Amino acid sequence: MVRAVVFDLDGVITDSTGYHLLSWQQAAAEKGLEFGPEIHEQLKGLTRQASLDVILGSQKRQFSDEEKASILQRKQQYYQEFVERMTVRDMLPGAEQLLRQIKARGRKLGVASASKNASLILERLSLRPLFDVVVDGNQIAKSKPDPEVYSKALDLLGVRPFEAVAVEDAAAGVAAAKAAGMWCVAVGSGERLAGADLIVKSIAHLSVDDLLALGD
Ligand code: B16
Ligand code: MG
Repeated sequence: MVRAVVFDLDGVITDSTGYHLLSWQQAAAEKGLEFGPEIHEQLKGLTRQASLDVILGSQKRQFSDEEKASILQRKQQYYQEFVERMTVRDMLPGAEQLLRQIKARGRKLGVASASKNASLILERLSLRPLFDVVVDGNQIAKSKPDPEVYSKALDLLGVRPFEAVAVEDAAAGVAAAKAAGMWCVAVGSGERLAGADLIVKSIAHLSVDDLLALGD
């Protein structure tokens, strides 16, 4: 039986993927860097540092530690400006309703996000009180696809992996949840999400019954 559902944040509960991308593009442009759409998808679910490694890996020249630190700091600055202006309107349609339905069915709720801004975002969306546990980028050493963020959430929730479902939008996140031994629902489309147990077009297309049936 499913006893807990652990949600990824960016791209599942809130539509912040575009904000991340714009912030990266602005910070990179200041250093004369550009990166194409083939990189965009790869950044989903990776920590800030891992995202930078992917972006710089697509460039021809090497970057000093100072340059790297400066890009990371500028990206955070731009992203924080978006976060400060976030409201409940930045929630993805259907997300809050689904969270409340899971809660009403007596299941625990968690967040497992790579983002160091996760707590602030949950406050901006007025969702923090709904969650029993929030594990974010401040509490983990390894980026998704490593299972660390999900394993930590399961420990804190006190449930075993086969009693929990992860809801993810990124290939790295699906891999992390499966490596943690959990059931996984992917939100989105494409071959990249093929490792999930169930794939839905959007969170609005995910029914609480289908989600909880995964553990039966
Ligand atoms: P920050 P998730 C991830 O969040 C994003 O998908 C990813 O694009 C971002 O780089 C990462 O958080 C780190 O975010 O710069 O705010 O620490 O999808 O795991 O909720
Ligand atoms: Mg995500």
